[in-house]
Amino acid sequence: MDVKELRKLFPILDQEVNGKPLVYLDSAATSQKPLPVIEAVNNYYREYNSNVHRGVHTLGTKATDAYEGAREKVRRFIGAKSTEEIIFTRGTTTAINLVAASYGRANLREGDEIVITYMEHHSNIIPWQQVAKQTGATLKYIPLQEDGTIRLEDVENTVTPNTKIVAVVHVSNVLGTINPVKQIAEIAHRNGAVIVVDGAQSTPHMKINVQELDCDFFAFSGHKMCGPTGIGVLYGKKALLEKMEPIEFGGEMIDFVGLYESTWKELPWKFEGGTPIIAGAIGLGAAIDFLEEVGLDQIAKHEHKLAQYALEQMSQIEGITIYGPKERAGLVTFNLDDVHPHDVATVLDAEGIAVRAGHHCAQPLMKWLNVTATARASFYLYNTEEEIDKLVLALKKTKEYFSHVF
Ligand code: 7TS
Repeated sequence: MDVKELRKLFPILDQEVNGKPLVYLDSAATSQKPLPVIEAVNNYYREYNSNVHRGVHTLGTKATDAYEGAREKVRRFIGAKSTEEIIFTRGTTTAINLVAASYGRANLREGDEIVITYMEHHSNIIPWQQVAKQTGATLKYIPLQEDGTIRLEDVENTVTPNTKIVAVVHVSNVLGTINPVKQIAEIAHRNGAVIVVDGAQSTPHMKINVQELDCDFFAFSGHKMCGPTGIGVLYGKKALLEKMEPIEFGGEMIDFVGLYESTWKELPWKFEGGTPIIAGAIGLGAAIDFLEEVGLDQIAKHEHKLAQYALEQMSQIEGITIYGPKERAGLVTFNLDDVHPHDVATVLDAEGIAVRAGHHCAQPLMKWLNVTATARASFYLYNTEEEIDKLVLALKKTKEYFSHVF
């Protein structure tokens, strides 16, 4: 993988911020977009913008082919059996909410359990809190180990025959922990539960095969994998999706509409009410082509190297606390002595370095870590070791600066 060549495809990276070359280390929040994605969206609007599934005219057919073609690309990309199992959503959040509101409300009652972990993003916590309140089900948490990993033993002890849904993040957006989803799925299934996997931070960075993982539902966002914002995917096993009711009603998703009763289209369209996210899906299709061309294995290898290098270099900074396990995905979350992470991010920004500071939409995890906020540097295929060197140097400067201020 030639990162220097790859970077040429990301025009945004070639700029100065605050007089310094941009070092973008916030891809876990959203990734940058390569030219083939920008051009695919641009071409759609310039050349064949039309609504889809409406039949006759040429542009409409072209748009429909591109939209449904993107669905097939997603199917192949995550190893699903059929395009009936691929539902386009606005993102991971919308996808998980769909499962909670449709599958959750229909299948949970008092005495049932929903099992999640302490390392979930808010979008894999709140939908379950809501559906627990609505149905009388109980929410339970799988505990974490000191290093931010999960032991299968603790999964075994938390999941019971009363558990109906297990919802886990594949890769933590804070700790970088890679969870043993396949083994957790096996435990869930043995207890008669379904498993929902939040793949927002795994899908952009590693080869996913939903059949091999044997997950029942799998959610991810296009914008974290070189695609546009506003598009994401819910994968669900056909047998489950077939029995589920839509949660949004209107155009596009219907078969027959009478005065008092209506019927729905078949899968996957019954879950895609209204004019769909056409440009977004086409852009996501182009992102998938791009990622496959680079190679997911290559990307994973590159990021692993970057993460290990960053851990090695950053852990030498005096007074730094790094959260999460050694074996991790491409991100490092940290705090620097008594310097508030927002101040860290502000000083880094003055150096042209973009990192995220805050609770990372994981307040229960922040509580578990006993902090209110952290800073996070996250990497993608276009990042380099030189950029990590710049980060380390800037962090040393930050520490120096604040030691004089206070
Ligand atoms: N799940 C995980 C693990 C995430 O990291 C995120 C977004 C989401 C779900 C929600 O995705 P969305 O596309 O629906 O918003 N995470 C982050 C982040 O870490 N910083 O900004 C957004």
